[in-house]
Amino acid sequence: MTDLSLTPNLLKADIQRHLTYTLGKDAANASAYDWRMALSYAIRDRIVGPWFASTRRTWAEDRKRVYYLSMEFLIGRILEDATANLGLTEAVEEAMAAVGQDFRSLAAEEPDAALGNGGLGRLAACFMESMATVGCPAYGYGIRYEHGLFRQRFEGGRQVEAPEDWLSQTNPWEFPRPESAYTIGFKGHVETRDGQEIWVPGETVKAEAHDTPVVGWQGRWANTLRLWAAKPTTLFDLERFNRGDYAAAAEPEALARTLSRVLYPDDTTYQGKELRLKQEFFLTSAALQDILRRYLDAHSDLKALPKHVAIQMNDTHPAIAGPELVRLLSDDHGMAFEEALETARACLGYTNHTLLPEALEKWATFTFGNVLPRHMQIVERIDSWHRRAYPNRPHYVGIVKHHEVRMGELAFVMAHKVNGVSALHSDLVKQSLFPELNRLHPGRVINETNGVTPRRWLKTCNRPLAALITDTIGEGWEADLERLRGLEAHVDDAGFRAAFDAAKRANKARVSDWIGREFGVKVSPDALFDVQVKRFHEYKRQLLNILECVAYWHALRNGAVKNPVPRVRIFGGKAAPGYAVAKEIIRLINDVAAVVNADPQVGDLLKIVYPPNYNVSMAERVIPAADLSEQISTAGKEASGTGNMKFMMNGAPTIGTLDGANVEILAEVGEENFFLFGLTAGQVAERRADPEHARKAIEASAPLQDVLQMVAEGRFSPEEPERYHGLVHAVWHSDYFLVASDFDAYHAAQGRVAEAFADRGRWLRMAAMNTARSGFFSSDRTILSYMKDVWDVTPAL
Ligand code: 26Q
Repeated sequence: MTDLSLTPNLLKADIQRHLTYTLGKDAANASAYDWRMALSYAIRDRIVGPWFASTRRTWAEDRKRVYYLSMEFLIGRILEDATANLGLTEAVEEAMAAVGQDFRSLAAEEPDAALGNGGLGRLAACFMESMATVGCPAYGYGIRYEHGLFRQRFEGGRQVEAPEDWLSQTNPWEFPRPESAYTIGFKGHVETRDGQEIWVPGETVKAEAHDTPVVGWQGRWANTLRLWAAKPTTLFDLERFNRGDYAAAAEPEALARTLSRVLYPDDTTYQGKELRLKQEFFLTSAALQDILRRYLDAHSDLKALPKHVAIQMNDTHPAIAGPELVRLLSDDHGMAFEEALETARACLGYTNHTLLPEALEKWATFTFGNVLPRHMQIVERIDSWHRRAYPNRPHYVGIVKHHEVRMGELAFVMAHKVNGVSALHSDLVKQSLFPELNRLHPGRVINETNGVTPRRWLKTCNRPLAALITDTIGEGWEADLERLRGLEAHVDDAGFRAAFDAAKRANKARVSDWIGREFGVKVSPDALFDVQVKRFHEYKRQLLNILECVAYWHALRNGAVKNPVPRVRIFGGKAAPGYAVAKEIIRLINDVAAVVNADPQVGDLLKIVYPPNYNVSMAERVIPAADLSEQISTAGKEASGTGNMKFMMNGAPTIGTLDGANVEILAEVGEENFFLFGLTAGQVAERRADPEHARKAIEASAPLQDVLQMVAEGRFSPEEPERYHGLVHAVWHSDYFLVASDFDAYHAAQGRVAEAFADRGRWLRMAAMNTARSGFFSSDRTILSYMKDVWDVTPAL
């Protein structure tokens, strides 16, 4: 045990030492940035102990390791979270105060590591933290993008993107490992030598490791996040340079620099870009070479690989792992093809995150064969092996069809387990996405409902509520979230409700100050904070939300709302730069906000705010302040959602459809604590079968007609009345995501919300019940389940 009175002093000394000797700064003229760096190094120092201990134990006990391959890790900030996991929050506050600095404001200056688009990338980050918490020996493998997800700002209400630049500051969390590097090949041709196929790449780059330790709760275990940076294999063609051919001389450098330069910002529409395929292979090949190198350091029999190694593919992005592992085992290590295939398959798991057809990866065989000629041959061979092994396979099923490589089918065939990310989604993976493969491989598709880490998403981001929980049920809930059930015994207690109310109110006051200060909108912390924050996509139906805002505004102005509850409708989220419709919806929200917020007739009764550049840090600020969680996707489209879980944990009831993990949230929390509305996935399919569904729904709804009329007339774009003609026309005439069909039900559900909110006691009970019953959605539970069902790994703790 550390002596608590000593810790702050020791820390202070370490911070000062780093300031002086690591940063070379004199305390007398050190900036906040310098202090944050010095503090980060002092915290990093304290992670190294548990990190080495974990690594040593894994080697000594020859434990099976999990390798999580992901093109995205949406980490956010690290300092505050790592400090909390080490149990050093108070000590750091004291140490920083002693040098005249405020820990919280320093921590808030850390740039987000935004190496992901949204849910899938954030899930990978939560998993890394949970694997460290439960003691699952694991490595995350990803790409060290120089530029993470773009920064968003609004100009005249429109989204404008700017490059993100997190590495313009020193990243104090990583250890560069130039000695851990692998050569990655592309293109070229395949030669046959002594009956053996040999790939002779035409281009190469070097993948250089950068390691970030990830420490779990209470510092009991730490794993490694290993991110690869691309470097040229040949520095410079001096001969060409001397001949004056400067561009050609720098060619290898140019390829390397572009490879890990930037994260692709599309999260739903896949485009067959060659550079993306190269990025995917870059990550996967580097990871697999590293995995085999580590394995062969301690073992010699590659057939036993699956006993020691579990490799998880986060969606199909690293699905080239199947053929690449087969290639390494057979071409490089001499294993027979079928044995290599079975060995690879026994190691690999595949997680599917989407059913949207436009998001499924398919590569033209032309591109694939050009970039990865040897892999193209191996993919064909896997496909024909599978066809022969399963003669019942229908002719229209296959990995290579119509001159395309289907990455979903490839990942399915090459994995021993395939999983969806919520109960509903996993059923749909079986029934709609891979019905034939599921029939050929019964039991291969399983469900692993997502989760989120309660350390970041409750303990650290919501200190008032976390303190109340500890006061009420004692310590230990952070790593055993089912204990939150203990709160249920208190939800009818007036004192507890008041304390719960006070915690929420404190978070709302912080957010209303921030909104006033940063965006110049005055919002009352007593209003109902109704929040929809997530990436923009038509299926997520931000359009439904903003149209309902207009209906509510209209009703307020007409005096049609009796006893109105003041409301703040908060939006946040980015659209893919090429996604025109999503960008129009963003602009509409900003246009409506401008009109509504300037309307003296409604005053404080309705405010609409849309802070730009939603990211992990903004989520940590806004979610704890939410009264209501908007989870209103068209049923059958949201694979799981994880924001929904964060809101629930933080005591915000959901208004939502029966989609993704909402279904399980509803089952946990009960109908009386959830505002359910809308068509079910089955009804959605039926409804779509009627080509007139949109017109019929609009004609049946007077409020929706009014709303669409106002938008179409240019009520929110008077300087350009026809601005939203296209959008409104699409609602009338196609409405694929059934905004019109669900509008009345959503509007009515919002009415029920207002009624419930006005009854303070009832509302607080609902809110507290959401927290109390959120234990299932800890990512610790998810990870323990993967360990048992997919990875066959036992926790070291
Ligand atoms: C693919 C090819 C080329 C370029 C980009 C992509 C790409 C990138 C990111 C495709 C998809 C994504 C991200 C998908 C994603 O975030 N899905 C979400 O995953 C969450 C975690 O499981 C779920 O909770 C969400 O429901 C799901 O939408």
